Amino acid sequence: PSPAVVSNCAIAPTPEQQEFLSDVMQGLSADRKSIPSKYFYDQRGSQLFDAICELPEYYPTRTEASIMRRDIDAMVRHIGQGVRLVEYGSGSSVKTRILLRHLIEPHDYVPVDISEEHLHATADDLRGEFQSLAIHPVVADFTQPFDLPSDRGATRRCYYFPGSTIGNFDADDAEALLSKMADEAEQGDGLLIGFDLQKDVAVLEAAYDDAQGVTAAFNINLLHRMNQELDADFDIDAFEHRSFYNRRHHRIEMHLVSGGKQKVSIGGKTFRFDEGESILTEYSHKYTREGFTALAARSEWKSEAFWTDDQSYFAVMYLTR
Ligand code: AVJ
Repeated sequence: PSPAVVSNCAIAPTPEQQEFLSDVMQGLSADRKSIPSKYFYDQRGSQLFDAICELPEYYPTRTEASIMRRDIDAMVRHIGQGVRLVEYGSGSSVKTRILLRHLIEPHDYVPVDISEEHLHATADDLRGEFQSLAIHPVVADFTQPFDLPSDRGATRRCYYFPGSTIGNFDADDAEALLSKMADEAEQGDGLLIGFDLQKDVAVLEAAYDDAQGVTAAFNINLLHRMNQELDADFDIDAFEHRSFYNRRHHRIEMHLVSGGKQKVSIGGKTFRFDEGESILTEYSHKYTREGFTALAARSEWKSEAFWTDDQSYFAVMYLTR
């Protein structure tokens, strides 16, 4: 079957747009509609996410940064000297800077991100700040296979996967991603990973439904993005942001809920929505230390160290292959 094509496009669609379109059409064709959360991060989405990280209700970013600040010496002792640091995500954060400031004679730093503009902008910022560090950004979707530049001369590799991004994946996908990383890694390579911990539901729900509505704007931005890039005709005002904690699955779910019965057309197809029907846009799984250690073990990663904050809100773990 031939893939769907973006219509009414003055210029030819890029392979990325084709993939975005086919993922959206597949997601909206299912009984339970969904869109992969990686599509939140166009330029505007990345800016909104940066704003989320500053919100009083959104504790993960600042908590993880506080753990990094407090325990960085122990972390770099585990990571060792002369490593290639491969970060999954664009690394614009305070956490990355803390790590880069303390790493001992790193070989190079390889941020991997799907958002090209954001990746290059943050790589340039970091080059200004860390002038003796070699930085080799790679534009890629890290859930798919991709090549890394040659790392001859590095003692070993340390993957850095902060920000609880692993929480976006359901149990099977998280295991598949960690297993893929373990397959690529060599014996002795490390993984420094941040994940969010189970806690009071009111705290969790406030973090994903803030008073200023920034998280709502972040979720709604996906509709704008589909209208602009895929020539979809979503009536933005006819959808609303909803997020809640699913206690059985230990995860926040974010949805875009249709206010009424309506139709939306994308890529030459029409999708029907009932009143109250939603598009699932994100999972954010919350772990226990034991649960995460077991997941890592199933993916061939051995836990070496665990760090958390005073309230046990967030965790950073170092694992080796
Ligand atoms: C970037 C996946 C860690 O799950 O907390 C923040 C994304 N979504 N607010 C998260 C997000 C809504 C975030 N991660």
